[in-house]
Amino acid sequence: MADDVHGPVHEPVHGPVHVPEPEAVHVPGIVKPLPAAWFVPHDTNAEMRWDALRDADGGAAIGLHVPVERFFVRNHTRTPLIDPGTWRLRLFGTGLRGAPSADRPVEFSLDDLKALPRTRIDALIECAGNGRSYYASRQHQRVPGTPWALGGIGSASWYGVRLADVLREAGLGPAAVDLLPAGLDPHYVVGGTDYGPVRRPLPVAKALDDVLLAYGMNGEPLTPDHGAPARLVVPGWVGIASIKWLGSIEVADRPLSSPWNTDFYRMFGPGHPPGGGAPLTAQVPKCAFELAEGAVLAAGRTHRLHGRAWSGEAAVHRVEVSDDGGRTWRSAELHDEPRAHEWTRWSIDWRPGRPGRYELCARATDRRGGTQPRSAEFNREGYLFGAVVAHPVTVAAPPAPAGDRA
Ligand SMILES: Nc1nc2c(c(=O)[nH]1)N[C@H]1C(S)=C(S)[C@@H](COP(=O)(O)O)O[C@H]1N2
Ligand SMILES: [Mo]
Repeated sequence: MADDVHGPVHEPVHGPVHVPEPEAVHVPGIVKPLPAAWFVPHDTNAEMRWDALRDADGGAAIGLHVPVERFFVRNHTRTPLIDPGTWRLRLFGTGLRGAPSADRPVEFSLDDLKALPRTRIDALIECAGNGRSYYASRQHQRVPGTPWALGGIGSASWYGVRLADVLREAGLGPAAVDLLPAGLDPHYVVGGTDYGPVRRPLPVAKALDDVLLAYGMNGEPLTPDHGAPARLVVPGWVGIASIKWLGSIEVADRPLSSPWNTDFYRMFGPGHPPGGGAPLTAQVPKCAFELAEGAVLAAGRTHRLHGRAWSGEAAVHRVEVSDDGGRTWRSAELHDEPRAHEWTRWSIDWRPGRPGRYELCARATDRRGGTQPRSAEFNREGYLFGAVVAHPVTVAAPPAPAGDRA
């Protein structure tokens, strides 16, 4: 009875479930099956297909949370298989009372963590590079890295223990300023450089505020691809903060660094400070259609367009849709109470008159007034693409009524 969760935590899937086609994409290092109907492969990563969240006829849909088997995967290297029985989380450093060293750390087994108060949060995890492909395809700007469309994101109900509780249990001292959570996956090696294990400093203030040390997702124990036996979930921040397969946390009384807050995940290039901007934290507002790019819709009929909108740290409370390239906008209907760290589902009726090619645009605004610009500010690594993404569709003449065929 280790991983029972109280109450339903998994939103039911309404209506007939979309049955995946038998073809699968292959991504080295990812353990779960990757049906081609659900995922687009990129190197070691699997992107969620937005059109797979809803049946082609606009009907049955996936609920608020993305089921584990459909959740995107972002791996720097490969998914490790870790024995939860022998796994230990190790904490050490000058920010803990007694300043335990790395070879004499404070240790927690999975059972130790489960003995602490269990808590649950709904939160999105979104890659900082989500939307990156649009720098090239919409702004003619070349950037390296995984060419995500908008599917480098997912929402889930996570459960585990507050990182704050673990830190207090480990003897957090008053002088602690930075943590360095590190993963147990293989070292990240590119271009002949060994960057070591995936790890990124996290300020103590954020850690104590709302970070979860999760051991479950959508009512089930974490699966290997999503960080089993335990990972961080850092609400509102770029996905890299949510370290998977957590093995250790250094707690220091001074600022820490790793390549993930010096070389990567900062804004570089013209318009940014020399040496890069501050390490990225909050995500920016975005919006997506639950519709295939290039979908074909009949003219002269009313179509219900659906999508989701989200932002890093504030709730999205307005979504507008345009069918004329952003000249005029209409407000969409929202289907969720706007909440921070969670997306808001929306829909709007659209009745295209004439056949032809259209570009549908959707724009999110959050409670802090953050909204989506027409173009995203260039940065060398292509992070935080927050501009409105025009969604091409084809409107076709409806089939002629039988009598017209004579
Ligand atoms: N140890 C480790 N943690 C990691 C990563 C990784 O490669 N190794 N990728 C990070 C990035 S860049 C993202 S966007 C999220 C993705 O989480 P997911 O694969 O569960 O969707 O995990 C983060 N945590
Ligand atoms: Mo990421």
